[in-house]
Amino acid sequence: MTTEAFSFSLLATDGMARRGEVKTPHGLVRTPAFMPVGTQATVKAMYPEQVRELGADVVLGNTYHLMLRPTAERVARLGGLHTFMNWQHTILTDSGGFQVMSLAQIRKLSEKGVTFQSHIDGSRHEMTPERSIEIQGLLGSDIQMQLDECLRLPAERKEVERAMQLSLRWAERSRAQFEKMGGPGKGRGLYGIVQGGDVADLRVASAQALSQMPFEGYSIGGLAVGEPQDVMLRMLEITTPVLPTTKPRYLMGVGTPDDIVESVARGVDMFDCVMPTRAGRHGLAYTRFGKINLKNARHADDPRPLDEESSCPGARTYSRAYLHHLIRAGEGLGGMLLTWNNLAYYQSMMQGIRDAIEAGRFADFKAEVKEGWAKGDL
Ligand code: PRF
Repeated sequence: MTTEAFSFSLLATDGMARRGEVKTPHGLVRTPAFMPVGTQATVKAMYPEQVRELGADVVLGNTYHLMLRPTAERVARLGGLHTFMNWQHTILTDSGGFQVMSLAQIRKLSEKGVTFQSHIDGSRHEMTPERSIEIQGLLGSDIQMQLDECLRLPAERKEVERAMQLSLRWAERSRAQFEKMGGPGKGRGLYGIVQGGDVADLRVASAQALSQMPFEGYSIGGLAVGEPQDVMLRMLEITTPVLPTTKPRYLMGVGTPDDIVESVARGVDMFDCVMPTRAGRHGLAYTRFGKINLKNARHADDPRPLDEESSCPGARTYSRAYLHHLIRAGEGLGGMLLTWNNLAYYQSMMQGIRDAIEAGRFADFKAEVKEGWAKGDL
């Protein structure tokens, strides 16, 4: 049996905003897409069935966490990540470099890769571009990321240039390993990652160099790492025109609803962010009417649901008073219901974005999202 090749189709555009479809071995991903974060083979506080029901076509997993626990080899023995976590739709995995830099205890970076000590038990590990792709292959993810080096901002130009050039050399090595492992024949995709910090000419150089390499898609990394939103948007504006129009673009680790609509307006197709899930576990609800902090005493006697018109039972059924009580009492169900609500809000916003692009009214929809997001009781 031959596997169909990974592909991206552009279905409609509205200004720079794009409506498309990514085809992977585990189905279609409607873009613009939001990918709930499932770092440890779980979207925290959600059943996979619920995640799917909300309209997610793809979830994200993390090489760094899964290589340490339960290990990629064990996941492979158990039939791969899709089977292990009971998610038979598309999975994208990050390469691990970003998480090593933010989570591991002792790190040493060289041309070869990065050595580090696990944040779990202090054990020593080496991550190279080749090993990262090997792990992602063992996990069996449909969309894989090259190993890169992401700097926090602000950073010196010299340092930004060094990390960007290193990431380009790692892009070559990642691609070679992906092909050696038969990734393209399995219908999987490997994305190169644009780096270059907040330095315009370095970003453009990175995007140009990667565009010359045969990737199935392009990620934009090194943003939302401490710079103001207008700097991030300016970097997107100069980056997306350099990337091939025939390939999907993924802005890594972004972001708020405001960030997402502004990035779609600049030609981005895919997003992931811990915000809706993490904020939910901390008592924060995102709604059409703005952000609601359920910890606030003002909700203690409020019988209204978060949004009576929502299709999500978490948003429609339970009173704000009950949610307030659960969060105050530290009950797990509070985080579960708010996560459900928040992911429903995000996925319904993404559906709204896709519909608006098809109808040629994305600018109006963007204004609506921004207005709602600016409101709230925080
Ligand atoms: N590189 C990788 N993963 C990432 C990032 C990056 O630059 C970011 C930056 N926002 C989030 N996740 N590999």
